[in-house]
Formats: sequence, structure tokens, C-alpha cells
Amino acid sequence: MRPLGSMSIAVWVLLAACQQCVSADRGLLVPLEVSQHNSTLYAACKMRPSTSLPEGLPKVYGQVLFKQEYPQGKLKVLLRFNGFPKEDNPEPRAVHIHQYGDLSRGCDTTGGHYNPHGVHHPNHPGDFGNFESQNGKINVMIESEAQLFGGLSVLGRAVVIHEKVDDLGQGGDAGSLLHGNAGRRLACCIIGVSSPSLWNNYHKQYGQRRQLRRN
Ligand SMILES: [Cu+2]
Ligand SMILES: [Zn+2]
Repeated sequence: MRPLGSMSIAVWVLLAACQQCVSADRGLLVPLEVSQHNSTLYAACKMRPSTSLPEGLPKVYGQVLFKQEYPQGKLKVLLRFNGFPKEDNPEPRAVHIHQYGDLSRGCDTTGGHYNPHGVHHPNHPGDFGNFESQNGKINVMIESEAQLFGGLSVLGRAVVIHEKVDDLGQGGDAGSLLHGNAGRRLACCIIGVSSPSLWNNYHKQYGQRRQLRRN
């Protein structure tokens, strides 16, 4: 065999290095915004009533805001909704992440619950639970198992708020283990990367409201 010339060795080394470089990059693929915003990624979702909403159901508007520190931070979610009837004892309503960011036929085209691990409801990463309105509004912050990073990222998927309470898998039928029998889809939105400004604004307000309630 002809010994490798210094030129071909250099080419081989370059190729090998380049291959490593590509696979390393794939493993560490992080949105640009993480380095721009102090190792944190923000996302936002603007809720609007489903275009296929039947008459007589409430028209819900609002925002769902997300914040997660790279790489291991727990996802924080701010839920801000309005437009519920002002009742004395409002029934809590379910909020979930659904699979598709497709609103072409209102919230009906967002598919079922986002279920990357093939498990039963309510163990899906976007099963946020039930939320009760106060004075026609919902304002809460929760922590979630969902992710903004990596292959399981919920970016581009949908948040849906439902007509009814989620039975949390305790309903004793097939629907309960799929979607919690939470009824019609009132409003939905698609989760997209955002700047930190919405989070910073509303998080401050949320903190003040909490403070007021405590005092
Ligand atoms: Cu749902
Ligand atoms: Zn679920």
C-alpha cells in the first residue's frame, strides 16, 4: 500500500474532525435566543376563541407564557385567560398541550394530547390540570414537565383550554385515559419563541397580585 502523503493525511484529519464537529453540534443544538437572554428561553402563545366554537360557549382570550433555563431548568408557565362567565362557583376548566400547531379548523385540528412517551392521561407532559376562574379570569403560574429544549420541545405545538373539568384519568372510561373528558375546545394557540419582555411584564404583575392577595 502506498504510504499516505502529508496532504492526504491532512485531508483525512480534517474530514474526521468535521464529522465529530457535526455530531457534537447536533447534540448541543440550542436556539440562539438562549445565549442572548442569559441562558434562558422564553415562549409565548396568544389564546383566541376557536373559530369552530359553538354558539353559547364563552369566548376566551389570553396568553400562555413560558420560561425555561438551559439546560436543566424546570419549565415555568404563566396562564392568563379572560372571558369566562362571572359565576359564584365556576367549574374549573382543563388546559393541555395538544400535538399539532395547526389551527386551520380552529382548535379541532390540534390533534390529541401531546404524548411523546405513549402513556395514559394525565401523565402527558402538557397536562397542566384544572383552573378555576375568578371574576371571569384565570391568572396562575405553574411548573411543568414539558420542555422547550431538544427533541421533546413543545415549541410549535398548541395549548388548548376546554369547556369542562379534566377528570384526571379517574373517569373509568377510555376517554378519561386519553383526554380526561374535558369537553369542547374553547380557545387555543400555537407556542412560539418570544423575547423575555412579555414574561417580565406579566410576571411582575403576577407577583404584585399575589402580594396583594396575601396582604
Ligand atoms: Cu386538551
Ligand atoms: Zn393528557
